[in-house]
Amino acid sequence: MPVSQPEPTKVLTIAGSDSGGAAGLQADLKTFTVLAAYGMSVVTVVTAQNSLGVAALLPLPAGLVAQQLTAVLTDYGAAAVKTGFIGQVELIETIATILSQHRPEFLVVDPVLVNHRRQAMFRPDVTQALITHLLPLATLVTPNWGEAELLTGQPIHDPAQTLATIQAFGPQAVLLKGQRQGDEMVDWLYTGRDIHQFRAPYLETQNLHGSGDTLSAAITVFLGRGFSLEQAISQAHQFTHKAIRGAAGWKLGGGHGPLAYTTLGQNQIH
Ligand code: PXL
Repeated sequence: MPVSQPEPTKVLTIAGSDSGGAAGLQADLKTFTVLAAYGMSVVTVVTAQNSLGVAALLPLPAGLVAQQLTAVLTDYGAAAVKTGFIGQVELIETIATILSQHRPEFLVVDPVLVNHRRQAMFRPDVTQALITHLLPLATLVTPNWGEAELLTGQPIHDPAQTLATIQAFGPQAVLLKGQRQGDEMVDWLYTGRDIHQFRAPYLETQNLHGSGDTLSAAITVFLGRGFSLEQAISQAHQFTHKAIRGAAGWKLGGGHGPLAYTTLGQNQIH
């Protein structure tokens, strides 16, 4: 008889499908798997895309998204949940209603609002719906620079001010990602009390597709495992940096390629 393995931490992503496998729920599930968690996925939209761009996008009906979410939460449950690409007001409202009924202990909201060219992907009412319905439920919201500007409606002059403005929308904490400082990238965390910085060497690479998804998915795993917010982000930050470094020389497609997922050492997982 094979010996039964220890039960994995259960984590859920509510996200879009990227047929190219670089971003979205595919990035999340790969991250969950290499971090030895049990991953589940509620699909919000299906995209036809590759490393060159998104060719088509179909949001699923709100009723079907609701049924997926209810099915998962009423049986498996999840130690931690993340949201990614939602992109529609009705879907945001539906997801927020069900999450407020089931109240996962940890909710990471990755406010997917801008593309890698820093252009807004959706109408302003989508940003507003995230602010009104989802941010008040969030343990952590993880905007990049452009998303933070959309959420506050202002360019960033002082990151501390931007963090405070976003935190006032209701999340317990805010992680503002991706400020370049010389040869480093700096992410800023505000917990409502303190500001922490997470630094990594800047890497010149074409292959960053799915990096935000990967970071928030890894944070979700570590929160679900019981790490503190600072520890969960620090571990996830190292994991993501390693995944970016590992793929820096790849040319899997003609454009913006995926990251390289490799398992952390055992001592970093538990
Ligand atoms: O990386 C953000 C993202 C998330 N989810 C889906 C996406 C993208 C960006 O292209 O397509 C489905």
